[in-house]
This record gives sequence, structure tokens and C-alpha cells, in this order.
Amino acid sequence: MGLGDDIRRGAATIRDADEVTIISHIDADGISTESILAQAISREGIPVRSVFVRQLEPMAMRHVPKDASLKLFTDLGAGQQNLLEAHGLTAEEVLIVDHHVSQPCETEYTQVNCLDHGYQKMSAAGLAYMLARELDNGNIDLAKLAVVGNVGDMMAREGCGLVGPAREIALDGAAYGNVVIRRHDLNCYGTSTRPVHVCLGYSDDPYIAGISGSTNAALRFLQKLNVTLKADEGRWLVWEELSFEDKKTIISALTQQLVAHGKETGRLIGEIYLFPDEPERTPLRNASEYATLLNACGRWTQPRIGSSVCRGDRGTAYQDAERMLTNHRAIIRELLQYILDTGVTELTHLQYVHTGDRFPDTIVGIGAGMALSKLDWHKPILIMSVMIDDPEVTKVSARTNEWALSRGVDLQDAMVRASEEVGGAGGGHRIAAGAYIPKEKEQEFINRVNRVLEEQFTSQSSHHC
Ligand SMILES: [Mn+2]
Repeated sequence: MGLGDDIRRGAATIRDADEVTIISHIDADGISTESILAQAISREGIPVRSVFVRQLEPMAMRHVPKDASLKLFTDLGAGQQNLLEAHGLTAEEVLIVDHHVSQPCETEYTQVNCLDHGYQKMSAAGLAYMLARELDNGNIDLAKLAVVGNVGDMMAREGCGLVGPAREIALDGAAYGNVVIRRHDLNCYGTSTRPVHVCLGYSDDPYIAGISGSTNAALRFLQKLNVTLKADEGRWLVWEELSFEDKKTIISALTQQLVAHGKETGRLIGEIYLFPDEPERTPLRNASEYATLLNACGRWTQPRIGSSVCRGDRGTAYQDAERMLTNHRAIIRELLQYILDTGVTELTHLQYVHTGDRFPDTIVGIGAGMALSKLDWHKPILIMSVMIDDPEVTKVSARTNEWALSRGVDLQDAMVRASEEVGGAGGGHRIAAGAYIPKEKEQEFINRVNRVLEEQFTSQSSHHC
């Protein structure tokens, strides 16, 4: 059975349902997944409602209704099947649409999971779209949201673009007309909303000496190139608005800068996904900024607002989402400053800091990623924070970069192994992972992670993506 068979079986299960409850995750992938499926299902004339959860744990199960509806677990569920079973859910009333590793379980829940078929670079939103298209070819307009979910889950990161079925979906969007694929564009965040020097100053993938980490230095660099950086009315242009010639000039200057410092240039250019039906100079205009907007909604526990934006609400919901995005940035800046002011404790293969209860545990991972470029970026960073709703539990967020990945680092493996040994649980991706551990085991956990990282660094001398 291939993925296509799973998709057909999943779509048939949905078609047979009298009503559907979607239980989805609150991040960009979970929100876009929910909005794709909820729209596709209601277009079939089937009543559908949605529940969002931060993670599928015993406490969250109370939000899963005990009724006759088909329970559609999306962007979660594969790894928590025993919990579904313990909650009394039967195989007949459940469909799991997920891209996380499956947990062995006695009850054989039906799953649509791309990992089962060897596709690692596709998110739940990609699967949701494939189901939607199987339900009705007219759902091709929803491909755009699947691109947002895939990019939000970092599926385009390693390869500087989407690959495999996830890219096929982007092509669907291009065929429909609400996605534009730019095959060779600047691989940098903020190309639709930020002045170019801010984009470059904040970017560290690839790290460009004399530019990354300083918007002032980036501006001086650009000013020497004789390109037009401001509009006639005096405001800064965003990257997307620059002329083709000026973009070419800047990219070749950046390439030269990398070469001059003996760095590889491969990650400077990537494939990016633009949305021509969205207003210019807004975060809705490209996949990565759209995903950040949805993540901001999730982190402020307002996933429904993100979902409304996905369904096309450009009124109140969009205004609320934009406000959350702005606050999000302000608090992340504060967190970043706190990390830099407090300083990290360095071990041989790891650096860490404890932020206590000063910041919502939902954002510390982002702060960790940003701090890494300003600290010794050779060592993965680990940030601990107090869970506001459960002070006995410490939330751990770990981040690293492509440099360390190419040397064998795998944070997901490190978090899973080390947390298991102290009675916690971990997961995530190679480049970004997290764990929940008992508060009193913090030091033991950190030492264990350090040892795992040491093994990883030494086990592999070189690797290329
Ligand atoms: Mn996901």
C-alpha cells in the first residue's frame, strides 16, 4: 500500500462520516491542516467542528468529545495512540492524519501518515491537502495553505525548498494561481515585510561575516552597491519590491562576501513561495511569514484566529493576528536580550540558560534559535523554563544550526534519549527539539544531553544535505 492508497482510504472514511470533530495542534502546521480539512469537509456538506490542543496529553483528552462524530486527529495522534485507546476511542471512530512517528498500539487506528511511506519532508498540512483533493478536485485552491503548513514545519529548510509530494502540492497551487514559486530567490526571512537591511541583518543561514547580526552593517553594505533601497515617498522597500537588476546586484555581492570569507554559498539562494492574491508588504504575502503569523496565534493560544485568517478573514481576525505577531516579536526581543544579559553556562558540547517563569514556555525555543547566532554558534543551545500551568515540570527547548547538523548533531535524538532517562519525554526535529522533564532532574538531564551531543559530534566527521 502506498501513500495514495492511504489517502483514498482516509477520504472514504471522511465521506462516510455523519459529522466530524477535528482535533489539531496549535502551530502553523496544525492550524493550516485544520483549516484545509474543515473547509474540504464542510464543502462535502458534512458538519464539522474543531478543537485545538497544545499537545495531546491526558489533560487535553477532555476536549475530545464522547459522541458519534468521526474524530480526526491531525498533526498529532500518531505518537499518542495508547492515550486514544485509554480514552476509550475505537478504531471505527478515529482517523489519524499525522507525520510524526507512530506509537505501537493494540487498537489498529486508521492512519494517513507520510512517514509510513518514507516521506520525511512533508507535514500534516500536505496530507490534509491530499485528502481534500481526493474528496474533490475543486479543493485545489487549498494547496496554498498546505504550502504554509509545510514551510511552517521547516520542511523547506534543509533543502532550501520543498521536495517530493510537498513540492507537487506547491505546483498545484501554482497551477491554480494563488502560489508563485520563485526557484532562485534570496533565502532569507522577511522578504515581504522588512526593509532589506533588516532582513539581511537578522539572517544567519548562511552566516555572512560583516552582515549577519547587524542591520547597520547590512545597510552600509547595501549602500555601497548603488541599488534603490527606498521608495519615492521615502519608506524602505522590501526585498520583493526591488527591481530584478538590484536583486541580482545584491545577491552577487553577498556571494562574493561569502567567498571572500571562505564560506559556501549554496544556502544563499532558495526556492520561495509567494502568494500573489494577498496584499503586498503583509505577512500573508509569502509562506514563511504567513506561517509565523499562524505560529504567533498558536503561541498566544488563539489558534482559531489563525484558522479564520486561513479561511480568508481579512477583517477582525487578521487584525488580531497581526497584533499577536507584533507582540510576539517584542517579547522575543526581550527574551533574546535576557539570554544575552544573563549569559549561558557552557559545557563541552552544549550551552544552556534557565529563564525561570519570566517568559511563556511557548516562545523560548524561538528565542533560543535567535540567541544562538549571537553566541558561540558551534555549540547547540538549550533553554529551560518553568511551565506556568505545571511548576513541577521543566520545559526544555534546544536549537542548533546547519553547521552542527552536518557534523552529526541530532537534537531530536538527544532530547528523546536524555529525557527518557530522567523520566520525561522529548521530541522534535534534528535542528530544533524539546522535552518536558521533572524539575528536580534538570542538572542530570543537561549532563546527559551534553554526553549524547559529544557522541554525535564525534561519530560523524562530515555529512551533506
Ligand atoms: Mn506538523
